[in-house]
Amino acid sequence: MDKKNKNFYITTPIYYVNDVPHIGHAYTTVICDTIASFNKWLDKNVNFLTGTDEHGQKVEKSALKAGIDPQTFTDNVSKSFYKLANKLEINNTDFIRTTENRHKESVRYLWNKLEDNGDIYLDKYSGWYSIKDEAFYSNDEVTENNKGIKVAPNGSEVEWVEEPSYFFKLSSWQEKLLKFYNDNPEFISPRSRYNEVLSFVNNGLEDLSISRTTFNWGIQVPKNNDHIIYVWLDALTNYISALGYPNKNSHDWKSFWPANIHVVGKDILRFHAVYWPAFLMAADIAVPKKIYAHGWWTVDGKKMSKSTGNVVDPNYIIDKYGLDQFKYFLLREVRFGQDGDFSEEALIKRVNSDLSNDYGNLAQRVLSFIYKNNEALLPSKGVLSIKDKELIKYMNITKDNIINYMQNYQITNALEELWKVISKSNTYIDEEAPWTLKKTDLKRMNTVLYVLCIIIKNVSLIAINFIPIGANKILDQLSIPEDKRKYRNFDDDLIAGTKLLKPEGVFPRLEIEEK
Ligand code: ME8
Repeated sequence: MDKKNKNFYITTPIYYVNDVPHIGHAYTTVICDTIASFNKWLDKNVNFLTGTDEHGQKVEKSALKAGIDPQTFTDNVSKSFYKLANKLEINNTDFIRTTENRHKESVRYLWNKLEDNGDIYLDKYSGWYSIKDEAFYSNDEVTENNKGIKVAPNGSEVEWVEEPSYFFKLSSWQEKLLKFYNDNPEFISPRSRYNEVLSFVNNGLEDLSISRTTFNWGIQVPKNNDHIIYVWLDALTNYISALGYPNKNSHDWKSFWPANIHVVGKDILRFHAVYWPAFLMAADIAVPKKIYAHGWWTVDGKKMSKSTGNVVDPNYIIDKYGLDQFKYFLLREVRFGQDGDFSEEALIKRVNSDLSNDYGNLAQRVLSFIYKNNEALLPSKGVLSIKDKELIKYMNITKDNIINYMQNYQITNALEELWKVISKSNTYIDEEAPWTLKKTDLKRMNTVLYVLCIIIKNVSLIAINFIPIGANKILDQLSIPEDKRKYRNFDDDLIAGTKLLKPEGVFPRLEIEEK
């Protein structure tokens, strides 16, 4: 691996501070943390960025409604996102806030660069704007809903706006964008989203309004303080301002740009896959390698919204069911990229079947058997049978497949693959029946237990990237030192005679509450 390829940069969207975080935000953050963790595990230098998007009309409106000045308001709400990151125990490198000076300077620099390169002009905007989406919509996109309200295609209310505005010459980037998508078919994932973007750009691009004059909460246009820079131009820049752009000597900027992946929800794909590369190309900056648009979570089949009263607080779910349990459910229940539905019942079912019955049970039955019958000492290897060797070989192939899946961001497939080896190992223990061997063939019993310990160790080495708390506990019980839990420790042998800790169930079964 050359030095540059050893570096890996991943980002979440920066979340609006208009409201408290919910499971949708937690989802993107957990996905990114898992990918970041896996790459660290593979010994890459990982930079993982998250943060909050604090400017714009939507945030200003929320602050006004709360009767608080926008800075105090954003300080408060940003804290709840920061706290959630802690609660999720994510290992982010940085947490950027768009109200920080380092970010504002970077945005102004980028603006000047776009202007110097001839991509910005002053005119007047008249058209539709959705404060909820912080997005402009064309006449063709706007319809009337059954209450007679003008709405965007996603149902967000729009209002008519007429004001002086700076424009970015997006139309002149259409051909270059199309060529770029064509040359880089992996730029947008999943494939269906790639096609969606391609067809949007193929239909023609209009110049983009990139400044507003009817509110104050934002970064002023460098040479014209009457204008506030469009919140999306401001927000997207976070991905480079956090690295120190435009400081050419910044270590992070040199090491981590272009990003390996921006993970976003499908709601904000257009901003990331069309506007962002166009801004970057226009400013002579390299374009990120991938935009991955994941699906949308509903709750009990309905869109989460304050008015429906079904907004799920991740803090509540974590306190009730556990962090690994929450994370595992998010990562496994829905194929990455597709939509999914959240319900506590589905979470309980998933946790009980995969974590308690399959993985937890495998570890518990093997470790407690050794604890009781082998004086808590790791058994010796002895002579491996063909079946033993096959299981170990299968584990190795599984590891390679999982690495391959994770390098292609197929998180759900990776977990499915890991669970296949868990299931095979549960069958193996039933067939080999160490409890019977105890009476007939102690040597063979030891070998079977040894093979199972190797599998449990290696399954857990991989699982620490997805469910770190439980997987690390199992590795503790196996007495694997903390500094021996990397990818490179996969082939480490176990040392016979090592004393094991008293095994304890790591994933207790969850009870379904009576309604
Ligand atoms: O769009 N299901 O911020 P935002 C899945 N500030 N993911 C969800 C979700 C749901 N129901 N709800 C939210 C913004 N998300 C901008 C981004 S980036 C330069 C600026 C996740 O607070 C998903 O990742 O509205 C979505 O894209 C993001 O939160 C939107 O967060």
